Formats: sequence, C-alpha cells, structure tokens
Amino acid sequence: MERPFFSCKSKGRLTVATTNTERLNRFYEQFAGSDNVLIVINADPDAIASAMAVKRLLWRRVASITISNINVITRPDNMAMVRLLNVPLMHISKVDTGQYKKFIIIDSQPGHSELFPAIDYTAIIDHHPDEHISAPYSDVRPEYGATASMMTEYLRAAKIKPSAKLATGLFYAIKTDTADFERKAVSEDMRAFQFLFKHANIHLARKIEQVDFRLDFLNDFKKAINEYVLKKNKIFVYLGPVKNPDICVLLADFFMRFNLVSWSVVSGICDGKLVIVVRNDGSGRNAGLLISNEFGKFGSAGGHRSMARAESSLDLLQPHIDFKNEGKILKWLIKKFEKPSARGGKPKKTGITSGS
Ligand SMILES: [Mn+2]
Repeated sequence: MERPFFSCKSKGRLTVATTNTERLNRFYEQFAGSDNVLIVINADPDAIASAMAVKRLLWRRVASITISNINVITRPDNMAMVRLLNVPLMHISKVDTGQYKKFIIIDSQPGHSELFPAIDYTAIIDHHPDEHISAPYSDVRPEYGATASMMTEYLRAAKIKPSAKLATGLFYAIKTDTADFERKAVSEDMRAFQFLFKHANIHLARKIEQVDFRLDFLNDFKKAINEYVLKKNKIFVYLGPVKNPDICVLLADFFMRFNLVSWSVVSGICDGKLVIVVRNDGSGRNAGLLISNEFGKFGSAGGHRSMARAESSLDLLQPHIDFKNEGKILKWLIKKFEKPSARGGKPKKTGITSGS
C-alpha cells in the first residue's frame, strides 16, 4: 500500500511528492489570526494526541482553538490519557458551531460518522482510506500506521519541540494504532516514534497504557473473586446485574492470566440479557462453536476458537433458569460447558464475531 515517492506520470506531468515543509506551509495558509478554530475528533488515543498536535501547531497563529469529541469517552485508558495529559475536550453536544470560522477533522474523515457536524471542513488530516472529500486542505495518507506520525512530521517541519505531554500522547497514539508495530506501519511511523521517544515521559505513557479498569469495577472484581467456581481448569463467574458488560470481558481476560486456568466463563445481566463471555487457551472445544450451539437459540452467540460471547434474552431463558437463585444460574451455566463434546454442526453466524 505504500505510495511511490515519485508518481511518475499524472496527466503527463511529473509530480514530485510533497515535502513536510510544503505541507506545513499549505496548512498554515488556511488560517488567519482572527480565526476561531474547531477541531473535531472521534476520540481515541491517536485522535486525541493528533488534535493536541494541531492545537500546538496553531498556537498563537489563530484566535482560539477548541477540541471537540463526537463520542463519549468510556475506555479507562482513554480517560486516563485525557486526565494525565490535561487535554481540554468539549463534547460536540455543547459546541455551537456558529461560533467558529474554521473546522478541522483529524484522524477521521467526515463520512466516518454521522455524529460529525455537517459543515465544510477547512482541513482533513487522516490515515484511513481516502474518501476523497474535497477540502481547502486535505492530507490523507492511508499507508501510515497512525495520524500521530503525520502530526510528528508537521511539528518537526515547524521546528517545534513537543512538550513532554504532547510527545507522550503522540508516542502512546503510535503504540496503540500500530499495536506496538505488530499492525500496519511504515518506516515514517518508526521514525516518528524514535523522535518522540526522546521527548516523551515513558512513565506517564506506561501508566496510561496500564489503565484497564475504573474504580467502580472493584465491586464486580470483589464478587468474582469471592464467588468464582473452578472446575477442571475452568473458571465460572456469575456477576448478577452489571452496569456495563465490558466488565465480563475484563474479568474473563483477567482470569486467563492465572496458571492452571484454561477456560474462563464470565457472565452478567445487562439490558434484559444474560451476557456470557468466554476465553480459553485454545485447548479443548472450540468456544465459538460451543457457545453458538448452546446459546444460539436464546439470542446472538458466536465467536472464535478461544474468544466467544453470547447475549441471551432473559425472556427466552426464563423457562430454563430461576433468576432468583444465583447458585442455580451458575450451575446451569457450568452444565452447558461440561457436556463431553460439541454436537457438531456449523456455528450459526449470529452477529457477534469478535467475542470482545
Ligand atoms: Mn488513527
């Protein structure tokens, strides 16, 4: 997918790849000192850090810069990033776009979400596949692993030494979007990463990276640790009502970190459904197959060999389980996973595939 540095012929002319300085200058040309600028993002680490970089680039060049997120940030690591790096964010619902003159969309393109305000964007900077939306300034480089790498190039072209917080954000963004360089990345991502490493606070980056939990999850952890059932290397947990089914995923992953645990099955009730999350080490039966055979009739159920998930409607389960008795629910669940072998047949595709 790498673009050629020189695209030899474009309408008969030789086009030379744009340099970072040219990009920076063309970007700067879009803005005037009296502009109030709104940056909109679908907040994730790459979008947050890239928006911080845009804000830094435009600092003292425009009248004001606001960063607005269209999504609600719930992932604990993202929350930690915003807090530890002091990122001022304003949710889009609180923004009056009439107050702004110029709009920038970063790490996304306008068509990616209907939550993006339908406005004319002054600048689009992104690394997702190019949707060719015209804007006075557009820089879309799909071969890049992270928008943060592109923004690092802008900062370097502008001869701006990033603050430790900005560098940490960009550093963490590249780590996340390239999954520590295990996913798509180009040598430019690597170069940006090397540069940022010199300026980032590695301890801060590690703290952000480590954050998986919110304090209110502790009650669910307490219940899981007190009441888990271990049977033949399989851990079973029933949490009862949970605020967010993500806790089942976190706990299922958590229990897989114990030696002698080859399967973990964590369940809880949310939005009228019994959510069951399964993890295993690849030994024994295929989790996706098992869960689709056993729970497919109650709702969506499926996944892979070692990651699966079912969301069973409580109405359909009611005749089979006594929901007033937690012990009985757990027993019923355990039985489903104890049957000697899968009854064969292809797993039914029922919407859920990743199990997470
Ligand atoms: Mn990205």
